[in-house]
Amino acid sequence: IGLHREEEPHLPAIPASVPGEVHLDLKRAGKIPDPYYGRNAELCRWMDEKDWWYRRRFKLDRKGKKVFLKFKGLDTFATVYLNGERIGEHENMHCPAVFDITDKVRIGSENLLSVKLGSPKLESWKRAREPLPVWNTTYERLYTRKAEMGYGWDWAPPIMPTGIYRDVLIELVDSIRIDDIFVKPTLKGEGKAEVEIELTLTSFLESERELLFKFEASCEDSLISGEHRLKAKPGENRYRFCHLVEDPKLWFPWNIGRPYLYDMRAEVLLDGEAADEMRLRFGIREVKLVRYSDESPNGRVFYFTVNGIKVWAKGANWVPPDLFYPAITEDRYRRVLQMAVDGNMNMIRVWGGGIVESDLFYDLCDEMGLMVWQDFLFACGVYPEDDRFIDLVRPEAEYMVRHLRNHPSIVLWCGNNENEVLAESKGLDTRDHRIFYHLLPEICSRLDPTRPYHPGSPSGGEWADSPDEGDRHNWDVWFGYKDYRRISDQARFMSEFGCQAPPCYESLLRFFPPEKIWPINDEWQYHMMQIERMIYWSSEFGPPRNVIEFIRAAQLAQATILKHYVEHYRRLKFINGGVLVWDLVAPCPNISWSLIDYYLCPKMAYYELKRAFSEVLVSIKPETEEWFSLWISNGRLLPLKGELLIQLRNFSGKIKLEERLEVKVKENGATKVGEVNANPEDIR
Ligand code: BMA
Repeated sequence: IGLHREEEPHLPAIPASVPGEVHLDLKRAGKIPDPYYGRNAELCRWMDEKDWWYRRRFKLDRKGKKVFLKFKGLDTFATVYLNGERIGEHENMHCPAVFDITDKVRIGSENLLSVKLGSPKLESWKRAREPLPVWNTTYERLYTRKAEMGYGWDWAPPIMPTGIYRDVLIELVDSIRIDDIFVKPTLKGEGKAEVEIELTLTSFLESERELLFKFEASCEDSLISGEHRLKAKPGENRYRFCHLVEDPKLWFPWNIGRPYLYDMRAEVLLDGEAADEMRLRFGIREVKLVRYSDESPNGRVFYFTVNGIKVWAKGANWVPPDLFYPAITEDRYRRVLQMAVDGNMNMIRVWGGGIVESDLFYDLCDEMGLMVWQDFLFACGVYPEDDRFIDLVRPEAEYMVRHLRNHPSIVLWCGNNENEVLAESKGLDTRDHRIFYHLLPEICSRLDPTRPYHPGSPSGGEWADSPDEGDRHNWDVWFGYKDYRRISDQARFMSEFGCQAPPCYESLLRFFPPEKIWPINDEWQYHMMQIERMIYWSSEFGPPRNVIEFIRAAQLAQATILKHYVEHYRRLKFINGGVLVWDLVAPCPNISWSLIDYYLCPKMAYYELKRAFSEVLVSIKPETEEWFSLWISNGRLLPLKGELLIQLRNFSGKIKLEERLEVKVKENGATKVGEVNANPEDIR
């Protein structure tokens, strides 16, 4: 409708923020109500079917030999115009769009940049071909590269975000551009490491030229520096340099060491003058995913080592902490990740239905010593394998690996979330899928041999969710109604398990119309509560007389169930390599599995897990009705010696049995330290 034309349009417009999102803009302008309150999301549905136009005038004072326009994040179906002319299209929100505007941009006078973001709903359906198996939504999303959760999920209403959700830059280049620096560390033993620096630069000069590359990196008193003479031909050039580092400062997850980071500054000089520079941060550390060991009965394990030390992973799954990504402030990222560390977690899994998180997220994980399990962005679907789709995915995956590979916190690339279990449930076998078994492993081994690749979560073994090999999502309790006291699963890694609970009453009041709160009704369901299951699990804690009692019982159920899961897998330490609860924080006000609600108020389970994740944990394993074994799981790297006091008390506090045991517990492992037999009457 001509909104790319230079004359002012005779149509209503409102101020928009960039980075931003259209619901946020319309809400700010008073055009829509808060989509998170009550059922207001329904009043915003019309927005999914509209095209959205952004217009912005800008002046550029200086010309470069080359001028590039770079969008770091377009969500999603974009057509870009400069001064009335169409300069390109982009339909992948997971990687940047770059346009060469050298011949189109005006210097010294005004330019008009317009971006059309096509209707997320209609553009998605336009791309959909034959129906494909899918969970949680409809199948059209499997044909697009818009975050899966933007189509709704079993914890989010189908609010489809649309916007220029990351920064937009204009880049002027006169001669040389540093495109990328990858620092690849290897431990060499005897307190030495090698860092291999892989430099990619583009020369915009006409002939081959000599350059000087200089860099300096430091972490406290450890310094690495170098100078290299290079020859650069016009176009892209790649170089490798190796440096030996004596006494490197190693990056560790916070619970076994310090997360040391090196700050690096690099520059390229042409005829003695700085042509370009880059700053980055990296860590020196070696990650391995151990898959074979005689620690388990069948020789199959799934645990990580960092710098040769086995690390039992304890953490949570990560969904972006707001459906409207640009609304996530630095403070919110900091607070949530700090809560993960304070909750004794050492790993976060960036779940495949979300986004490539913001740079800040990964920087914070590096700094805080939180390991990151990074999914590629596919979830709960049997994705197409045709050339059109592969052509969309390839640049995204290459970008993602290049963009993230200097972050020491990332310990794993994982192909997708639950695609294989979904396929199996439909009688299909996708273990030769073009993306997860060919494209992604090839990209990872070519661009980042420093980390393991795992084809999907869960994956491995005879069937994807097998407890005998690979990782597993154990939903036996919440979805399967199994007794949580008797979890006997021997999963080699537990990357998802969970239980729903409502947020606290104060949080509930912020998005629930007060008259809808009690008794439980379909408003709860609208906000994602699975009513039957929550009533089943919470009823163990007494029949509620009001909403406060219901919240309390349901939160207690969640806390108790999750605690049992964690204690069970900790007793299997290093037959099992770790647990990641579903999930850390809610992306919108809802009633869901998260440990922390949208308003950042923790549920009881957060505290119960903080205890279950503590470095030393005593746990009680019911063996029969009257026979219990006692276990100590020791996360420290030193053995533990001490006295264990055992008491069995009845509900009025009376001691029915008391024993003291001298215990010795091995380092970084789980040890059975004793047994208790008690009278079944007392046990009850
Ligand atoms: C998990 C996730 C999500 C989902 C959650 C709860 O398996 O991968 O797909 O939201 O279950 O159903």
